[in-house]
Amino acid sequence: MSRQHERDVRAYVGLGSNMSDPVAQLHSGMAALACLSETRVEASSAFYRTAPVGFRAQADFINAVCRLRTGLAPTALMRSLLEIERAHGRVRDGSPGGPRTLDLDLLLYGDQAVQSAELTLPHPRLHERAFVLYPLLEIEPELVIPGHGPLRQLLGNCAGQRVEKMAPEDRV
Ligand code: PH2
Ligand code: MG
Ligand code: MG
Repeated sequence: MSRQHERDVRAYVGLGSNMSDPVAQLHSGMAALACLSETRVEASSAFYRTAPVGFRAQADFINAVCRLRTGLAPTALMRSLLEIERAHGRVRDGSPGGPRTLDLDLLLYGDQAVQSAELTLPHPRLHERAFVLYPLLEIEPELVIPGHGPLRQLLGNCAGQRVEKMAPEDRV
């Protein structure tokens, strides 16, 4: 475990997979997060089986969310996430929203708002995606999303998006 510093920031990462044994991809993705420098995984949600949002002609996803405590700067964390994705066979072939082995989205970094070519915080679609909001609600029910308001109130934006919490015995 890395040493904890007072200044470390709480960051939230969304994990998603719908290819090549998605449950195993998420377990492995979480293990990789735990190995990041200057970073500790403070909390992990259950796994959720979710209907694809956006491009719908693809397999269901498995999604989860982790809360990190990190000393890495937002762009350094973001680059580390992309590296973990690549190590899990993620290929970016120019079809955004299509099937993927492992997607790691930086959802929130403290209460920072960032708008750069590389990174947008909070994640631009976080507030309208049940597959992110429900796992977040599980680990942080009182969370307020900067610019969007209390998490609980955002759930109304995504009625009709299928999200099923998986039993722990289905996570093996
Ligand atoms: N990710 C997407 C697009 N659609 N749908 C679900 N259910 N879960 C995802 O992780 C997901 C998605 C783009 O990253
Ligand atoms: Mg994504
Ligand atoms: Mg992504």
